[in-house]
Amino acid sequence: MAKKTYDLLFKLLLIGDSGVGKTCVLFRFSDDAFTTTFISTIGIDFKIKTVELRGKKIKLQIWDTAGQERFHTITTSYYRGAMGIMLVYDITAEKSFENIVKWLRNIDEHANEDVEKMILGNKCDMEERRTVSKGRGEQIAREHGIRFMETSAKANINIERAFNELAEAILDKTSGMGGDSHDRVTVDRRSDRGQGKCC
Ligand SMILES: Nc1nc2c(ncn2[C@@H]2O[C@H](COP(=O)(O)OP(=O)(O)OP(=O)(O)O)[C@@H](O)[C@H]2O)c(=O)[nH]1
Ligand SMILES: [Mg+2]
Repeated sequence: MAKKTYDLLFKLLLIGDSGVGKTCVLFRFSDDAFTTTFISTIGIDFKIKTVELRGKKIKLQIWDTAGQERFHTITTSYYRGAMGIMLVYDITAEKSFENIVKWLRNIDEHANEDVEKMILGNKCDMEERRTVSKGRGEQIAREHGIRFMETSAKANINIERAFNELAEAILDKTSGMGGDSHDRVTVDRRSDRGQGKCC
């Protein structure tokens, strides 16, 4: 039998308005690359990256959802299996920040109650076009008891840190339960048939 190359499998999800940079954030994390061409995600996609945290090899299966409203039904069907969700807005697009409450409502409606969340204010390299202050991002995160970070996929700011922190929060939770979270995630066979490009 093939030897398993990881200790735990965590399933993460990226959500947020179209154009905020979800795919770029993921691409920076998985491939350490960035492109300025905007190719809006159709439906859903995923990438895999294995990280090592506290001596454990953790395979991150990261689902990248389309922000466009027309994909709402398909994307929300992926919330249930997620152990961690990143809510992304664009610090230069006020509306994408206002919509964070809408994305939080989607999580309440469709995700597991104990899902770990993190808000990302992306595109922080574009200081001259900023319309959402860091303080406002911190405040909404505080109000909802969620972690927060400003990121830039372009300048590679806080990308790795964000994924590692979210994974660590899940690790804390799962090791607290004394169990192996692996079983819970692999039950979702749909994941194995995903149309992800990179694994
Ligand atoms: N300056 C800057 N531009 C970025 C950054 N991240 C993404 N972009 C640009 O923003 C545009 C949209 O990025 P995507 O990652 O495709 O956006 P998305 O959130 O995946 O959009 P949907 O797939 O439609 O939901 C692209 O033109 C990117 O080059 C960033 O950190 N800084
Ligand atoms: Mg995308």
